[in-house]
Amino acid sequence: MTEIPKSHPRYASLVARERVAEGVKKGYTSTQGLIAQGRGECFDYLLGERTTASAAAAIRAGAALLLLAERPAISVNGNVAALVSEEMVALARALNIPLEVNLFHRSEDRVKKIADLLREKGAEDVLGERPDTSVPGLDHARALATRGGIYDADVVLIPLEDGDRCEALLAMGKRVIAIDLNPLSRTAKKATVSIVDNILRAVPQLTEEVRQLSNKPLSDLEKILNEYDNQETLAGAVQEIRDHLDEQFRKGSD
Ligand code: PTJ
Repeated sequence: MTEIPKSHPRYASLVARERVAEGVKKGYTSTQGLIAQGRGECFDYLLGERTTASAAAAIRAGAALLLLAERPAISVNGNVAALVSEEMVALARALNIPLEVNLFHRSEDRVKKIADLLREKGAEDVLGERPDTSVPGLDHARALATRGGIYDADVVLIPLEDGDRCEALLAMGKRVIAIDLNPLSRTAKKATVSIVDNILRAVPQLTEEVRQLSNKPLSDLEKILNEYDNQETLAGAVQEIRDHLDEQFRKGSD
């Protein structure tokens, strides 16, 4: 990996790039994952590379939804593994649930490499290496699922995905939490809770919210969720982008 000096003004973004490139070199991230990261970077730049107020509200609602779920599940793909494998293990541990590897550009080699990486980071239970069923309505490898994991879950966290599986999971009656920097994506528009934030910032904050909210009565969690409106959150994200662009343009950009 190229050593990025901490003093570099684009440090976080360059480190993320290095991690995804490293994932491709080691064989757990797809080459297409590089393009997805570039798209994400662009939206993050437009957002001002910060967790906005609307994203913070979505993170809180997402944590409440995960805690209210009877059977929550977390999906991990090649980009997620490259960027936040340790953080995903911490989130799964805070919820006491397994992680499930699920890939669009699926190869058994990549699935195994990601599962091994998650175990190396401390995951006790990793699903996805032996899928035994599939999500109806999808004709690609992302349909593959595991009973006792995503297939039977009532709430599924799907970071960095296109819209197909989100819609198929919703059609199965599940509730879906997305992490996606693009507030206009199909996933963001369809999900029950859309966290428009960089996964690097969102996952540690989600874990922190899960820890904090886990001591609260169920009625408090239900209140958070009832007050949450995904459409309003996405409108908030778009407005935050507009405001940031206006501000940067007035200041003169770097
Ligand atoms: O590992 P695989 O085979 O399952 O493939 C994973 C990718 C990400 C390549 C695959 O799911 C894909 O092609 O996804 P898309 O359609 O490019 O969608 C990814 C979404 O995630 C886009 O809307 C990006 O803006 C967003 N995104 C990219 N990087 C980040 C991000 N969102 C949050 N944090 C990021 N770092």
